Amino acid sequence: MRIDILSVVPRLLDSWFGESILQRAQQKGLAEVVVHDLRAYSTDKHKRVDDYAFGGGAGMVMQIEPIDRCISALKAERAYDEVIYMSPDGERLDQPLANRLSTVNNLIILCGHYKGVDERVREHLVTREVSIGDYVLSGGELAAAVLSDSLIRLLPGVLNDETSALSDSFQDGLVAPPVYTRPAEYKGWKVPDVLLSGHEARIEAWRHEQALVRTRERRPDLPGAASETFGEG
Ligand code: 6GU
Repeated sequence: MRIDILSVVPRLLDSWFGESILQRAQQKGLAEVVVHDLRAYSTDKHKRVDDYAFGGGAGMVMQIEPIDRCISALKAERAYDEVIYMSPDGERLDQPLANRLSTVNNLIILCGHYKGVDERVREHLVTREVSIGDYVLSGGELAAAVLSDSLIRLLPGVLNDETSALSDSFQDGLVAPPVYTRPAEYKGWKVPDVLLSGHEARIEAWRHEQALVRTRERRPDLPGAASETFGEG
């Protein structure tokens, strides 16, 4: 998967993709993330990428030309499956959307700033708008990093344990069960006996039951909350 991210603050994203799982995914050739500075596509002598809103009002608006020039240059190199604009009024990102988007080859992600982008960008250049939640961020960069991370970690071979992305919270409509590590007792606080029993089937049943109990308590809105209790009846 290749992800091209368009930003007026590219440095915000450079460190994020240069570390940890995301860096390893790129070193293994499973993902490629390229961050583009929209100012490099400005034809203005001061490299401006924004201007006042027609009709007045507070806040600057990102101009269409640098965005169009950057997207056109990218499209001349390869075909893109989606051009995504990160926006608080977009479709809410959830695990099913991440799963679907993780199967595409090439993605452009546009980060908004200021009062947003000229509406013609959304009408003519963008194929999809995505929000990461009902709150406003000062720019789309964090949201683009969240979206990219949620996709890249799903690519086959990115996580060491092949099953671990599948057993994540939300993949089966359930939140994750609790996990523990050594020591088995700390300040008198004990790890549940079943996890120390070595009995795989019982451990699996316990984890499923815990996931179900937690989902009903914390996220009754998730589809897994309505599923049957493991081993019941
Ligand atoms: Cl995608 N962008 C901004 N600026 N704020 C947001 C968002 C995106 N998603 C939630 N809040």
